[in-house]
Amino acid sequence: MRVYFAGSIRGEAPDRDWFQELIRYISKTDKVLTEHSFDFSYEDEIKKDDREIWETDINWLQSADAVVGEITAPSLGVGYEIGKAEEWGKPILLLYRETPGKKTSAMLNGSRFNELITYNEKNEAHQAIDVFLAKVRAEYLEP
Ligand code: 6IA
Repeated sequence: MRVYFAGSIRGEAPDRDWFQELIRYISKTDKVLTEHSFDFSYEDEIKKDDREIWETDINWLQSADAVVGEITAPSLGVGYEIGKAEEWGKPILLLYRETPGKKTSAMLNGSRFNELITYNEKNEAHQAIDVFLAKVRAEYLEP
């Protein structure tokens, strides 16, 4: 399946290694459309302007079978993408790492149109991805 992975880039400082790990994890079974968006070593090589980034990402998002968002670091771009994906009826899994003294947005946590998992250990996030993708795959194979 085509999976759109979303996570902070210009928003609050992202955990880049963790994003890469999650992308590798999903890539074992599915195609991550946004794999290079989080390959920050590309930064100097790929000189895309913001309009190009938006065009590419919106097309990927529209064509995605599922969306996985790591929302621990708040990001306007990720919030925007999730809003669009909800409107378009995409299956959405959001992963939020429990952070003392912080809470994620009520607009994500309170939404009926996504599944939000709060995790402490990395393996909880992996498990949530396994369950989510298996469910989407079942619907995808037998619509
Ligand atoms: O507001 P933010 O920058 O935190 O928004 C992050 C979200 O917007 C991510 O989920 C991406 O899908 C999308 N996005 C933002 N900037 C880029 C980008 N810049 N490339 C692709 N998607 C982006 C260039 C990155 C560079 C490593 C090649």
